[in-house]
Amino acid sequence: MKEILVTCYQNPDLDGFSCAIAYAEFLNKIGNKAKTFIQGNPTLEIKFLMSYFNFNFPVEVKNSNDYESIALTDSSDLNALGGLDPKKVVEVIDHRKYCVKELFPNAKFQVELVGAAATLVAEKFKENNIELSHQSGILLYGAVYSNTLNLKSNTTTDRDRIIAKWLKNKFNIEKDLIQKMFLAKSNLKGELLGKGIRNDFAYFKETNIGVAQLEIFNAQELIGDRKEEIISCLNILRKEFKIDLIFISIIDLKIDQNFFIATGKKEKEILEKILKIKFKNNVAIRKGLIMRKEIIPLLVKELE
Ligand SMILES: [Mn+2]
Repeated sequence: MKEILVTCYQNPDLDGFSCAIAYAEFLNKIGNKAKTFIQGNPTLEIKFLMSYFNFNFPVEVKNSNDYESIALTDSSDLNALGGLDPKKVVEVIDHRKYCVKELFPNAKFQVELVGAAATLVAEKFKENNIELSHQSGILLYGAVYSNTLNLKSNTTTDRDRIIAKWLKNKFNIEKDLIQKMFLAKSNLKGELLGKGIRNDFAYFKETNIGVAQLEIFNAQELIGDRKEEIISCLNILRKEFKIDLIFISIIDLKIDQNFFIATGKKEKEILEKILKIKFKNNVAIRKGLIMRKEIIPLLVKELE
């Protein structure tokens, strides 16, 4: 039987990571052979959950090119493959609006606009009555909360709320777990700041836009203390990728606001227009939560 490689994107966030692990488990439990393939560095949230519960990271895949079939979770992007052949992709599970199906000519698609791809994967266990392991359950639960900003983002649906509750009851998950996880990812001491920005940086080749994103408890303090470092980090990324438009969106999970930092005239003008914000000393504040995946379509439309 051909083994299926289940992967997301390089430097995965918790949503991609949990899906790649749990979906491989699902495929194995319904009679396939599947293996999780993780590329790059996991985020602080992942590291927190893995060490808090003493979970084991998936066994390293030595020759990913040996695999004939790939399942792609939480992604429908070519960049995600890190050199793997898009023709080998047999299945895509994603929750992004902009999914170009032509990129994966041999894949079947499940693209549904829920808050987290983890919701789609967890639902498969629930609906098919397949036993879910504790590790996958915890990771999917964390991913639903992380991807929906504590179930508060505009992208949150009832399906996310229902599956989060189902997971919570099933594994008797402690009340403070999500708080602890968010605190862990808010720790950007020293060089963790630069790493954190780089880890959750998205570059969109077609439009030549780069958007960094942080989701933390203490955005205001961080900007007060370390704005210049953040700006120099953006400048390095701008040079490295030769980017036209670059900015960072810092979400404050405590006060439910976005802080934007941008230095270029072009970035500021366009963000002010589409988000109805005002930059002062390279920083702008927007009340309410807005995620990168919501901002990108607005930006693309404005640039057309
Ligand atoms: Mn996701």
